[in-house]
Amino acid sequence: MGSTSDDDILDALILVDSATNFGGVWYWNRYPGARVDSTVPHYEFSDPALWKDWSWKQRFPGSQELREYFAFVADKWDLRKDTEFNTFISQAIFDERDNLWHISSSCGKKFVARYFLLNTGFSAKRHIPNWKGIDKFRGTWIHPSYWPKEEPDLKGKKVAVIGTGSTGVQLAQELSQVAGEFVLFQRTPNLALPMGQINFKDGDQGIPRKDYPDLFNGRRDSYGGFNFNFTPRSTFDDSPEKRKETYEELWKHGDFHFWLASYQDMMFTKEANKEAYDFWKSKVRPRIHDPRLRDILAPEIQPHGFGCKRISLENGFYEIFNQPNTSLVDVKSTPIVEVTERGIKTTEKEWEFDYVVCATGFDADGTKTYLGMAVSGFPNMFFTYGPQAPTALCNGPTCAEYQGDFVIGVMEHMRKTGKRRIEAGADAEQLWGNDIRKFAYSSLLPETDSWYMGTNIPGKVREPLVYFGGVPNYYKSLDTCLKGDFAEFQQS
Ligand code: NA7
Repeated sequence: MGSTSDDDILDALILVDSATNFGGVWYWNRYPGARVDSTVPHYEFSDPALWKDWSWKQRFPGSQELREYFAFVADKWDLRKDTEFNTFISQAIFDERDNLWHISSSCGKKFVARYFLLNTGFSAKRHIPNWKGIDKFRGTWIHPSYWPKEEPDLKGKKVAVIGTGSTGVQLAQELSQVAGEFVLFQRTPNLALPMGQINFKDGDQGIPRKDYPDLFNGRRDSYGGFNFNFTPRSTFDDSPEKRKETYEELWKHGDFHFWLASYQDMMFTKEANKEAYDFWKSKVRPRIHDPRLRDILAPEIQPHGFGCKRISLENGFYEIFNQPNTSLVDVKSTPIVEVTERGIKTTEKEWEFDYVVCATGFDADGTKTYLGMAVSGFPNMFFTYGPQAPTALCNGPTCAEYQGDFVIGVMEHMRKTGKRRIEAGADAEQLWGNDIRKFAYSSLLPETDSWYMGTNIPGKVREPLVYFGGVPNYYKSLDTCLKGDFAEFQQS
């Protein structure tokens, strides 16, 4: 973005962020326990100028360390001088006469740009259910992505967390250790996997740095963008003994191995999926002492497709329910009726709280896109890590690299050909939508309610919001389009 002379526009970059520093999702998510659940160095940029000089403290870094990393990236890449913080974009209009975006912020700043790049992710819009009485609550009501700057003192307090997605699980692990009374409100069990956290010592990163280039290149051959893939056998190809051995092996690895390195049919046939669930249940149920809570958190009967909702990585999550200060409310059997001055009223009773943390997620918008990066009717506009991209599989830095290379390819192509307007074709969009549906509906994913299907938001159309074709297919689609001079886009 910049002045309207063409060379200036093509050469100038302005980054705009409503935050006051770098970090993106980690700038906002500062709640206790906030942590990435992709391993490093997979969750990292592949530029050697960065990784040669950066060492993580943990295999799954917490949000403070992640903010430090992105600040380090910004300094290495000298981005601060090009960044306008504290700037919330409120309007963007594409002018067909000059093929430029005219962009304004709510504080009155104006920018003119040839390309308008939205890096706002898929979960910027917070979801708080429309419960009656929230405004009457006399305690403190918090959405975790707006964690108060002044750390609340929860010691000895009555604290609730609503929601058991990745955020709710992380919060519950932490807050149950400090609160006087802690209550988790669960609607659907999170079939969480043991994280396998490691504290790195003396610069050791678990993987020698000389192997990093191979590791980074290998991400595009892995369904989830890691250094592992589904086991190339089906569940019942193996004897029960061999299957147990395989599951044990996956379990021992920690991170997402039990999900994304499991048998290749796990996400496609109910029998295979149930087999994985049964193993999961056999590991988790013994950790919960109270039989009633055991049946709510890890039911005998499989509650939904294993891996069809976002699996969380846990560190002692199930053990918190053995603590005397911790309770669990199953809101499926005793739904929340309203929020009162004192707390939360379910069909069973009124619970009193000093703090309620509403970890009820985000509204990941549905839309029509081409490649999960462009929309017809919005020329010269591209977005990263948004709907219809492999966001549920591929972590942020990895996806951003592939999509970033694509956007740079677009700009280079436009500069080379002297064109000034590029817009996703409606036909290409239609075909991409077909791909999104084809991949989702060939799996078990659509049978489960989740944000992947938009069904976490009441009244929303049930449609797959994520590209489930895996990173290799996605990378191939970007590369084919790039090498084909973006023929699927209208250009002038
Ligand atoms: P999620 O994964 O959307 O989780 C939201 C949680 O809130 C989930 O357990 C929901 O239950 C629960 N929820 C939502 N509405 C209600 C109501 N009305 N009553 C009770 N419980 C409710 O959001 P997160 O913030 O945890 O994670 C978002 C993404 O961030 C995650 O996927 C990662 O990519 C990182 P449900 O399961 O819908 O029954």
